[in-house]
Amino acid sequence: MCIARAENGGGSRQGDCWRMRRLRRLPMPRRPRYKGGGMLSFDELSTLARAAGVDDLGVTPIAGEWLDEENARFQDWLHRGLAGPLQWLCDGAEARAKPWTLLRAQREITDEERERFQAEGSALVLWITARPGIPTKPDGLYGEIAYTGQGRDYHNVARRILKKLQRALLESDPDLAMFSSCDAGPVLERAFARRAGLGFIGKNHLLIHPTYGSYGHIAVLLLSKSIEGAPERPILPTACGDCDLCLRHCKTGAIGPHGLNVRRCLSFWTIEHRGELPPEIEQKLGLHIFGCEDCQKCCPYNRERLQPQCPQNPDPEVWRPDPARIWPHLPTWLRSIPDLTGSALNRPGIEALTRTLLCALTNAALQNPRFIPDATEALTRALNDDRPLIAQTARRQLARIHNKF
Ligand code: B12
Ligand code: SF4
Ligand code: SF4
Repeated sequence: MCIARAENGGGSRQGDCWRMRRLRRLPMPRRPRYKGGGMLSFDELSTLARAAGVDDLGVTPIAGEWLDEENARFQDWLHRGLAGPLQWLCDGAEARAKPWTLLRAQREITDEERERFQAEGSALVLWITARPGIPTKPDGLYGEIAYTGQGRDYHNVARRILKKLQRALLESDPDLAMFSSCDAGPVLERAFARRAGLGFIGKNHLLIHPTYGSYGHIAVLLLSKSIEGAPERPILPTACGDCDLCLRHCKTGAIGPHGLNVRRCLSFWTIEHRGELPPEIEQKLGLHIFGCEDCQKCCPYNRERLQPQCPQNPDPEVWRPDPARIWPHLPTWLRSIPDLTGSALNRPGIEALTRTLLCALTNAALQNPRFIPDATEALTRALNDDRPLIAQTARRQLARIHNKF
């Protein structure tokens, strides 16, 4: 049986058939020939995408002056060292500048064809609003899990939608070359979304959709052809006006005039970083356990837009856990999150998550003395943990509680 694996570079359904047939020395079927035309219209794609959970979608050419400008901004950001330890962003810089080189088809692509892709290619850009709501907790002292960590992992949600669209497109045009990305690909996703008219870039550097706000995700499907009937939408200028709430609410000063400073962003430290947290970050972490959305929570474009409850698990104890109470039961708490294997909370791994939790627990104790006994007990127990990261973090946190800093 053929295995459908239409993911980027992963071999198509037919590719797998051919490979299996070659292995078994069976007669080779004829490769499908491109019969011309047949490309799905924007309306058809839109119906499919919206039925799959996409809230808005737009189209942009795959190349042009707009991309050169965005790429110059990206290069400037890299040269200023603002990417910090995210070295992989430099590695993908060339692909970001020439997205048409990422396109893959069910067959070899010639150099002439690549040139044509640059001129004729397009990108379908999807906006998927984040569904989980944020349950409230009465006393205000709770661990914060950003919306990206709540509910189902958005990477999986987007991947499923992208695959569906790719399959439909391939059926209508087997010769089409494609590449899809949601977060992980070397694609300037916010720039594509801005160019497709889906929203503007706010001072917090997030793409803000005029209707849905910034709590959401972008997925990009690069195509070797243009999409029929795609409406041209204007590029939206930044509409922050005099507001500077996000700058004032970011505790680490990560938002700067030349872009975000990764080394200061709590989202980086809590999700991407695996080792110990620097002392100044431990202090500024507050009660964040996973990710950070301080620069979004305060944004007027997001107010009133959150769903009242997380549909998969409306229990505030799960998404707004009390750091002192969950620490001794961390594995149980993690198990209480439905379908954790499919949650982005898994990204930092249990060790880094535990490290962050210990720091949040300390911050809770420093904010409110009622947490001191529980925090001290938990940290003392963690001193004997056989994972050096946990034991060292616990040692430093105990010193912080002792010295009150
Ligand atoms: C690396 C990365 C991070 C890094 C660095 C973030 C950063 N701002 O660069 C860290 C780990 C810190 C991070 C954090 C977060 N991230 Co992130 N991240 C990425 C990733 C993989 C690459 C971003 C990148 O290339 N940065 C380099 C800078 C230079 O590019 P850029 O910010 O995209 O900006 C471009 C344009 O927007 C434009 N631009 C930038 N500023 C301005 C200003 C003006 C006036 C104009 C005109 C244009 C403009 O120029 C840039 C070059 O084209 C993208 C996915 C992707 N493949 O694109 C997700 C992505 C940007 N992240 C996302 C999310 C959700 C987050 C978090 C909210 C996660 C969380 N809850 O904690 C935070 C938000 C932090 C923030 N305020 O931006 C979403 C953004 C959704 C949205 N509404 O914008 C993305 C698109 C992933 C996705 N597919 O959904 N992230
Ligand atoms: S995610 Fe948090 S730390 Fe990062 S820029 Fe926004 S407010 Fe600042
Ligand atoms: S908080 Fe204000 S300044 Fe920041 S992105 Fe939102 S509207 Fe713009």
